[in-house]
Amino acid sequence: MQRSHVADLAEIAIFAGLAMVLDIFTQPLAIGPWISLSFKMTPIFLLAFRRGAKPAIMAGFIWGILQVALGQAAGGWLNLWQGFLEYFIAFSLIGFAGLIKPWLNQSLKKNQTVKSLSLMVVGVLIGSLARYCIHFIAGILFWGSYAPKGQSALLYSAIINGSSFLGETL
Ligand code: 218
Repeated sequence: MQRSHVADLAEIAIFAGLAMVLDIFTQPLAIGPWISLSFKMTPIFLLAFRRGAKPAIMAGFIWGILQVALGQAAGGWLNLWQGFLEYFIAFSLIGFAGLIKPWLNQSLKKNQTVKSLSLMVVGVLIGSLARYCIHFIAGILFWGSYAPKGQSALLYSAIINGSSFLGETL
């Protein structure tokens, strides 16, 4: 059954907005500058599982734009290329969680709860890994000067973005 395009667009806007609201209200939970235990990506994952990768990529992209537009990205924006990469590209890639949708549809139809939940975990890992690959690369390219003396940019990026990945993916 073909669902309406307008309903897709409405959900993209709603879930991007939800991600942004969670982003703002979970800020006090931050453990360090780039490290937090949060569930901000949840709306994008939910959209990915409901509607697939394309709408979720669009919602992630809008969330990235909202962060920049609302000033949330201020501390994480160093220059145009880095900002573009870490906000517009990285947040869009979360939507790749929706790649598992065809298999999820099958398992949900057959009431296979464990299989469905496992597929969603795989989806979350795909989306989150895709996002954090970008932060990891950007960390090496742009954030190396923030590394403690004697620590390589690569190790620094792995530590910061590795722990951020764990907290956000969990
Ligand atoms: C080593 C290092 N430090 C900071 C950043 C920037 N960064 C990391 C994770 C997530 C985000 C997006 C906003 O939450 C940003 C901008 C980095 N990539 N690497």
